[in-house]
Order: sequence, then C-alpha cells, then structure tokens
Amino acid sequence: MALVTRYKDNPILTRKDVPYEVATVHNAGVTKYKDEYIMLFRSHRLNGRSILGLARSRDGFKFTVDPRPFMVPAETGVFAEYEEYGVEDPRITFIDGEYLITYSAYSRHGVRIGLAKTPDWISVERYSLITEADYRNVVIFPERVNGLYVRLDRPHSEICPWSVWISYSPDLRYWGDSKVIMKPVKYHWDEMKIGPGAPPIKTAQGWLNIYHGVFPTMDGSVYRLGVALHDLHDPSKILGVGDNWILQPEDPWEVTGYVHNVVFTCGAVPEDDGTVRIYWGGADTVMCAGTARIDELVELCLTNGREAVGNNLC
Ligand code: BMA
Repeated sequence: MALVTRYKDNPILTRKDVPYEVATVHNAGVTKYKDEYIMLFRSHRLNGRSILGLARSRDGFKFTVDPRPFMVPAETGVFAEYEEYGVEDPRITFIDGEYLITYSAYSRHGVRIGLAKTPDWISVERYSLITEADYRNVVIFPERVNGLYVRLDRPHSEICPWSVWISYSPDLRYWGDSKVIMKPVKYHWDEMKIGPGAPPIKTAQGWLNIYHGVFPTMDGSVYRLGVALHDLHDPSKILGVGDNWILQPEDPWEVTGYVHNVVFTCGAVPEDDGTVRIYWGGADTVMCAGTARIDELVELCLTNGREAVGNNLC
C-alpha cells in the first residue's frame, strides 16, 4: 500500500512557470507564512549553476513565482567567495519568530552550508557559513532541545558511506558535540548514501525525519525517500528507521529529466488533520507534491524497522 499519495496534477511547478530564464525547478524548501505556502526552489541557470526562486500559494499546490529570484550567489563579502558556483537545495525552519534558510554554497573550495534568515519572505540576510567543506543537507529542528538548536547534516567521508550526523548550537553560529547517528545499510535501498531531507516534524512519538537514500545501479544512482524517528528529548537517539522506502521515482518526470531516477525532498509541511504534505524534486527538473498520514509514517519506523547504525559497513 502506498504511504504517499501523489497530487493528481503533478508536477506542480516547472520552468515554464518561472518568469526568468531557468533550466530546472527542483529541490524546494516549503513552509507556511501567514495564510500562504512559501516554496523556495532551486533552479539551474543556463550556465549550469543554481539560484533560489520563490513561489507562493494559497492551497499548497498551485504556486505563483515571484518576478525575480530570491537568492543568487552573493557578490561581496565572505559569502561571495563560497557561493561562486551557486546556491542549492534550501531547507526552511521556523523557530523563535524567524525563518531560517540552510542552503548548499558551492565554490572552488567545495560545498558548505550557508544560513540565511528572513522575517517576511521579502528581505533576506545571510547570517553565517555554518560548516566547512564538504557538507550538505543541513536541516535545523523547529524547536530547541535542552536549550540548544539542533541540526542534522551529512558530511562526506571516503572511509565510510555518507551518513547522517547531529550537532548542537547555542546561537546558530557555533556548532558542536557532533555525533554520527545513522548510516546506510549494505545491499539495501539506501546503501550508497543517506542525507536528511525535510526539517524534522514533531509528533507525539518523536521527531519524524524524512530522508533520502541512494542505491547505485548499472544505470546510475536511484534516489528514494525514507523515514526515521528520533527521540523527542534526545534526537541523537533514533527510535526506528523504516525498512522500506516511502517514495521512489515512478512518474515519467521523476524517471527522466536533468538527472534520471530522482525523488529528492527538502521540505514537508505538517497539516492540522494529521497529514503531511511532502514536496520533492522530480529528476532534478520539476517540483512534485504528495500527502501522507503522519501516524502511518511513524508506524513504519516503529514496527518495520532496520538498524540506524549497523556495524556491517564501517
Ligand atoms: C545530490 C544533490 C541533489 C540532487 C541529487 C540528484 O547529490 O546534488 O541536489 O537532487 O544529487 O542529482
């Protein structure tokens, strides 16, 4: 039984909806602001480097794109040096009355994570570069835990497949007490690498983490989505990781595009009726949406689980 029901009119946003020239629309962070859904999406420019555009919606499915991009690579200051090759894959967290945007900053030095803030989705201020190279997929929890901000991220390592780590910060700038908490599983749908997807969602049973996992095939890598549940009071403790994926590339625009066989999420919005809207990029080319029941995703983690940190790989 499918845990995620795809929206009937997918894809919900494509490059044709964008009033400036881009090649793709994908990997968007999504949140609610006042009575609107905000979608901060990544687009490749025709030079192959990425920028972030903004779209707004009343119902969470039909979006209208702002006339100009929301964030393009910085041209001055420290950010300019580290965003030279583009800004990618934004995640949005609302906490302490402001929206935090974490995004991948690409440059000749590698990929690191930038943190920007906006109070109103009109102005945006870059705050800090919060990792060195080579990190991606930083998601910040929407509440402090034991007084500290908490993030999941995914550093690169040659020794062990790409795994999920946790870190803490008193001020969003300085992060520490880092620890690896979740690893890929050998000969499993996520065996090659995993990474945090949407910022975690609070449930009565724990923090729900919708992540991506990658499997290598003779035809290239396949990106799918899965779920993990973290303890509410100690999110470094994983209560369960769903053994099965919850979403895989199936629709034509997920199977074929700029990069084949990719569903990749950067945002999911919990609703009052116990569902979650999950947003994902299809084949690094378009944006799609679907709905799942939060209790069913939690149940998958708790009743059909696999090890979070096995010892069969490293
Ligand atoms: C990852 C990131 C994502 C992308 C995915 C599939 O490594 O670059 O932005 O969606 O690959 O190409």
